Parts: sequence; structure tokens; C-alpha cells
Amino acid sequence: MVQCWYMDDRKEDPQDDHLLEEIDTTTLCNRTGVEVWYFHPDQIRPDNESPSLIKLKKDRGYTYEDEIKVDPSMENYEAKLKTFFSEHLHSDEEIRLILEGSGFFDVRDREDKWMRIHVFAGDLIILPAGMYHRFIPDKHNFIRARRLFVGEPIWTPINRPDGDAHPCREVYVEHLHHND
Ligand code: KMT
Ligand code: NI
Repeated sequence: MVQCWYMDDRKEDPQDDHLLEEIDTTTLCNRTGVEVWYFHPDQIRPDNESPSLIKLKKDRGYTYEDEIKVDPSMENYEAKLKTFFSEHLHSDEEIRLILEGSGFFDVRDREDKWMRIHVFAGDLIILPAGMYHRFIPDKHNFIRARRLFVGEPIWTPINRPDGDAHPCREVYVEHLHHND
């Protein structure tokens, strides 16, 4: 199950927790639009998916899936980490179902403060299109996740501040303020 908190401002060792203040997932969703689900790890295997996961994929049109593993054996590991940890957004949702291991997704709240989401096996996280975020492994340096997408995937990260000018950014900001 995910754990979330506001991060402290320390610049050293980004793989530390950087825990400032814990928050619940309802607050996380209200302040960022991030949605999270939890499935028992036995119920995410392709041959034994829970009916609620199958329904979620159907309802949201997630027709594409593949797998990503992030650990030091990855080709160009350091360069990949740098890309993952550069603040960016995407034109589409970023959907990850964690299969094994753990890691941190950091997301900007509506006041531009960093919230850290610690994900573990069984967690499914949906980052909205147009929201600035970044990813970093935790101290265990290992995570394996299923990536889902609506149709043909586009993984392109658009770094800050270039993302400010992307149409998805305006849609996202507008949508967040609708929840006020
Ligand atoms: C991404 O796009 O940031 C990733 O896929 C990170 C690894 S998935 C847990
Ligand atoms: Ni991303």
C-alpha cells in the first residue's frame, strides 16, 4: 500500500525518505489528481487478475501493457535515473502497476510543493497528464512494474519548464481548480 508525505528541502541523497509530513491518499488525490489502487500481489499475475483490475483496465481503456525493471543492471542505468528524476510531465497519463520492489514517485501539489509517494508491490498509480513529477528508486534499488496505456504508448518526458506551454498542462491546471 502506498505511503505519502510532503518532502523536506534537503538536497542531499534523494533516495532517502525526506519525510516532512505524512498525508493520506484522499488528500493526495485532491491536491494533485493522482489516483491509487491496491491489489493483492496474487491478483495481479496475468493468469489470475482480480476482477476489479480487469474492470479498471476496461473502464479506462488501457489496451496496451508492457513491463519495466529498474535496477543497477539496466543498460545506461545512471543516465536513465537522471531522466526519471528530472522534473517532467507527459501528454498522457503515466500508469504503473508495481509487481515487485519499491520506489518513489514525487509529484508537485497545487502549490508546487513536492509530495513523495512510496509505492510497493500491488500498488497501481495513475499520474494525470500535464502534472509535473519525477521518479527515483529507494535504497533497495529495485522495482519492476507493468506500464499501461490507452492505445499506442507515448513515453516522451517534457521537462520543466518546456511542459508549461503544452496544451495538456492547461487542461490539468484547469481540472485541478474545478475541485476547489
Ligand atoms: C517512469 O516513467 O518514470 C518509470 O517508468 C519509472 C519506473 S516505473 C516504477
Ligand atoms: Ni513520467
